[in-house]
Amino acid sequence: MNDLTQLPDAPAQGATPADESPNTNIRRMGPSFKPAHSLALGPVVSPPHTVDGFVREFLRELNFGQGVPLSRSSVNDQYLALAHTVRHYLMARWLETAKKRRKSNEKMVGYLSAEYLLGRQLGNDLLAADLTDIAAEAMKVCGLDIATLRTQEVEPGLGNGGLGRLAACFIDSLATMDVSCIGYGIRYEYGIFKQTFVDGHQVEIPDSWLTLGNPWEVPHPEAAVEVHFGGHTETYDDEGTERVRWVPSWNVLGVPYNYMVPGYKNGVVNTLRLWGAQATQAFDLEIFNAGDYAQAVRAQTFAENISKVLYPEDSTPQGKELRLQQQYFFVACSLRDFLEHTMPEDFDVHDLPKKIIWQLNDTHPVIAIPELMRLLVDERKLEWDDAWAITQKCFAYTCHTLLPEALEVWSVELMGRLLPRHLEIIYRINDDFLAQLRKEYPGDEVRVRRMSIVAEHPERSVRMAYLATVAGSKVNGVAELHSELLRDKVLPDFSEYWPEKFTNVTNGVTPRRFVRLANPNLSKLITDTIGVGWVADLDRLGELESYADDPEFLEAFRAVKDANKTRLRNLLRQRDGIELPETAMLDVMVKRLHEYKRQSLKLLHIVTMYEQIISGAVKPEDVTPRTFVFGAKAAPGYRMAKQTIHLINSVAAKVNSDERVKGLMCVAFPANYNVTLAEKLIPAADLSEQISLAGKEASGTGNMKFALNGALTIGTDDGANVEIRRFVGDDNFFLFGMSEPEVAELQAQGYTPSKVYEENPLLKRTIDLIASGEFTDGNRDEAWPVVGDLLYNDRFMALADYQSYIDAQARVDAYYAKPDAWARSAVLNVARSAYFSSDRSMRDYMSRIWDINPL
Ligand code: NBG
Repeated sequence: MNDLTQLPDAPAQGATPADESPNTNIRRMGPSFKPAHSLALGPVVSPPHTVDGFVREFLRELNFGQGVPLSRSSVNDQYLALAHTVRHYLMARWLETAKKRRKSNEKMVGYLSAEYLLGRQLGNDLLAADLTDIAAEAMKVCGLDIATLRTQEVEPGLGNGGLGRLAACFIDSLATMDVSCIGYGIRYEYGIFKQTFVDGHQVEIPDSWLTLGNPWEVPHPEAAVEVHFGGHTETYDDEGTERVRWVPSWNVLGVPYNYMVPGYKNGVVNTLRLWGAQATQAFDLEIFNAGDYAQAVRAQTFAENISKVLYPEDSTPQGKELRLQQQYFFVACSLRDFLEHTMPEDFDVHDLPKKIIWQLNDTHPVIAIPELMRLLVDERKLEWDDAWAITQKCFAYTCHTLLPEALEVWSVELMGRLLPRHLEIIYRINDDFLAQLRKEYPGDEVRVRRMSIVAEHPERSVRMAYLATVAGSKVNGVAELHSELLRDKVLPDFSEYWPEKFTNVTNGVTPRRFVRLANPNLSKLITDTIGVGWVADLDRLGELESYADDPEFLEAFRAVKDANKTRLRNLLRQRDGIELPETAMLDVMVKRLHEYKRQSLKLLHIVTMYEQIISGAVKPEDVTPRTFVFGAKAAPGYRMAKQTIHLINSVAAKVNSDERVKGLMCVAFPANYNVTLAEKLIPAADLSEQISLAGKEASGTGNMKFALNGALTIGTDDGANVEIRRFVGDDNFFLFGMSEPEVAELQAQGYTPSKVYEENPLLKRTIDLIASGEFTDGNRDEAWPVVGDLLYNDRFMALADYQSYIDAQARVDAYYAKPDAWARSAVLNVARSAYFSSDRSMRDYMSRIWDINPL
């Protein structure tokens, strides 16, 4: 083994003055700062891009960073040393990017998001730094396997699902496109819970992702920001002007933790700044000395709870006080950070709209609007109207939902208690807005009340989506259909009043993580066929179109799918002890468990297939064998979702052990679906299930990842499915179910699910079989919550779409029996999905919302 302790100096490569840093309060030393020692002015250098250089750097990290020789190092030591080595390589670029941003006059994007579902960092950063091969070789030189080290990384699960993953894709794209952006969020000590199953029931385990150390963050406790809460407001005389000041009753510190966001092989490294809460005083020494230890640290525990844990809710906000604390905490830190640390001291706040656009990722950060008003009016002493004019230009709002219950609302009582000054400001914004409306619609008090930011019923509360719409320069939905419904159904009064405010930007996904990294086999085939360049210019995938009829290419494409399936089989065997059959269509439904997404409809299809085989209605030789894979977490307090998980597991247990369907059906539900598992599952899939009730899924982004990896979609006309189908073509997409207007019509007529059940014998047999306790060890009660709800409530109309779904699945079977046709369609899905790159989404945000020139 190479146990180096004598390490030569690394040669210089690329230079950056050492007083420019993205990591620290860049104004702290000022432009005239001259360090005493000449070394401090020297360049920050990247180690050489060679296997030797990498080995040296890695061993240095192991020896001097981890404090162990290679021969005695643990896998965790090795992983941490490797991660730090990669960080070193990116560091000079980070400094360089920060310097460049500071010198240029460009407008910045401040992406405000309570969630970032980042996924593992190591592979991505190696790729971005163009070090993948060098690092693998270097580890080999040290007698290590890089694949093993990579599995040591615990993914930062600082998000719930689509919304958080979207934020991660967006910052990746902005770095790759060299757009000035800083992502702001919360450094949760515990991310999304780890899911396990006990007797088929979901059990949640805290996600202690920081336990073994986190090499990707750079904390800056010295740059902590104070955030205030509670108390009251008072007026005072400021040399003849009456002003308001907030007298808060408690505070916490926000400590910035910086993360690198490297662009793909372009030398750019942007910053993601996550805030951790810390008590302003560690403990009360007097109380401690008196012996009451618990009491002495109470304030600390209380303060630090703010960034303790991510709310595990998806699509439904929890109206909890701690959640509002989290929201205000991170936006207050972020605004202050930008105004006081990122902007020069002599900066004129009237120029703010030229310097920053704050993009509000859903309503979670909307409290930033009154916060900016407070900073401008109370602290910087601007006139209200001036401050409002500035504020209106600095924010834009993205809505991510269509479920009315998911639109965030805070009671006036709570907001007044936690943020009294903000409540006053919201009232003033609302007063001005309502006065404006009364001028526009004289006598129409009903409309005015409808549009009020402050609702009176069922309790007096602040509608955060309305506040965002009133203050935001733009409001966007996340897919064409969603933006249309947002305009026409969710915010119709607002879109009538401000038609030009409303726009659409269809979501996208980063091809770096979800094609290049997740699917190296396909990536190689694409590069071998059309050359490099597509990874940062996905439109080039269109060139694959001409290979869709090339037998040799189709053969190679199928080999890629097979290899990916083998990779998945190996992973699930080792990760979950699940044995997947060797050959079968891989039918995948992965997403959060939610009634509107209709995992229960998928379950009905599985049980129908099972029933048809065991009853002899379908002969085994006529069956297209399928492997069904689910991945889904349920919010811990969402009973129906948890009952659905249990039922899926029950069906899986029965189907997998029934000799009558052996080789024909297999149902797998690996626990703890996350980004890391998605990266293995999606490339292996043949069929992508996107079966939400039309008009409920805002966009979906899993649907895009599947299409880009050559799975065919079975889906409703919902969210981005609509656009995917338009791009890939009707022949390469299995559409089923009611359209959104048909859903609305049925709803208006009155929908009776039990009638659908009575009238459809196949559905009846399916439901009866589940209700009989067949899958729940004879226990009918265990099956009933889901079945009973479908029969007598079925809010998301699974039964209404059942037959259409079953028919579409029959078309899937028939098509899969034609391997060439299927492969051709799969290739066309890849070739025609370039639009769903998040790079394209970012260009759309730049031109439609941010007024930033796409380079
Ligand atoms: C989710 C939607 C998805 C959408 C993502 C990203 C929330 C509130 N919304 O359809 O349900 O793809 O946001 O836009 O999580």
